[in-house]
Amino acid sequence: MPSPSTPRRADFPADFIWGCATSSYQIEGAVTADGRVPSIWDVFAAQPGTIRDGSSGAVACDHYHRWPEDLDLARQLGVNAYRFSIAWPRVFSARGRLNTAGLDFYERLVDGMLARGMRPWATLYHWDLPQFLQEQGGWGARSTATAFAEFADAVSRRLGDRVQHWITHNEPWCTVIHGHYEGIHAPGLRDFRLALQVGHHVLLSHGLALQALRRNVPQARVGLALSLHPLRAATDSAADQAATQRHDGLRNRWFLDPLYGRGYPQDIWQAVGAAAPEVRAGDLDLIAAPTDFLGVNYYFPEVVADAPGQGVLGLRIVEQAGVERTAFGWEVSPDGMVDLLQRLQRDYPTGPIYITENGASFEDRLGPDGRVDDPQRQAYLARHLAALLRARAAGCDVRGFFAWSLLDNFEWAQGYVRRFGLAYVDFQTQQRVLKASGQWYAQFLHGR
Ligand code: IFM
Repeated sequence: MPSPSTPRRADFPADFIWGCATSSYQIEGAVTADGRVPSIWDVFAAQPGTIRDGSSGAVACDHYHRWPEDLDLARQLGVNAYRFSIAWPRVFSARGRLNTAGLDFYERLVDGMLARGMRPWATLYHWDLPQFLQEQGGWGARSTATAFAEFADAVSRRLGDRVQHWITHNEPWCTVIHGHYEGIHAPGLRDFRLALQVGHHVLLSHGLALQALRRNVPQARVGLALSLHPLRAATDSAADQAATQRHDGLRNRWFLDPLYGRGYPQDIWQAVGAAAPEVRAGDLDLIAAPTDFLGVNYYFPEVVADAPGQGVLGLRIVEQAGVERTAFGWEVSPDGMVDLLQRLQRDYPTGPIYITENGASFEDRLGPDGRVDDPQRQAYLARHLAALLRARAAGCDVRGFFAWSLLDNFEWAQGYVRRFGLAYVDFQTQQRVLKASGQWYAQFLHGR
């Protein structure tokens, strides 16, 4: 008997987008197939100590070869959309050198989605920069932004007749902070000044790619997917409140403000001093060109305290005791998603919002009966969908939800230790098993 708070598909509008999401490097494997060249993640993962279990995405879920089975699995869920990403190092083997075999793969994949009744939602950058571009300065070089526009142009010329929904970048914050300041993601650099310049080039590349997509795909719906966090202060002291404001400035507003025409937030611009990025005339207009939707990747809230001298903004994240957490240690807070959506609705002209990622890692085990029982993930999903209904009832224009992820996969610096899939993957045999949460999502989507 469903509890009164268990959401039903019928509670959402009939045209709501229901999906699941993946990304190229996390699932494809086949890193040398058909002319693919190395990405920064191949190079980073090869360095000792970078990945928790010493692994890489070299094989991952072998999705490059097993994609028909994986799309069948997605169809079994009953999703009407499938979010995937396109590996830039499959499509260009050097600056200006197109690899048509790489594009052929994505054409087969997109046709496979359409044949199964799923709308393709293509992400252009989910962190696998070609290594040849890193060697020319990576995202720290302005030329990478123009190279990205060439990539967007080539992909959209080939797939634009079939792909309407485009996400330029996935979670620029991670590229900027994890990749270039904390050094825990590829390319593993630790330079705050560089990180902010990277952030500017990533946003600029979004604006340039948007132009290419508009030119090539008149019916395109274009947005980007930001990882955003609701924040609260550890105490109501003025110092903790101000620290929360600063954290919001870099975590959320640093990306949202320029995208919605406000330029970089001045409080943070002042606070970072000489680390502020070089911004050329016209850049901010390009970045603020109208988009068609905002993708929100929602995982967890954060609690912030003032900590003079700590980090670049003099603050720290406080681990709250006694809160429910995923295996990753992330606080579970469906209400946080409602707060975040209401804040976006209030503060920014985002247009329609899609939850482009939401999900959780737990310690999944394949049982002797061949089942994977993951009641926590099932509850997580149900509670976040119920929260979406509350956000909609409060006036938030949320039009879709993509579960992260279809498959257990290469979880970046955590390797294969963290499982987020609706389907369990046995990485020895490549067997896929729909978890109980996946079966629940399928029942939900099939309206039972
Ligand atoms: O696996 C990642 C994904 O690539 C980006 N968003 C967060 C997920 C879970 O960490």
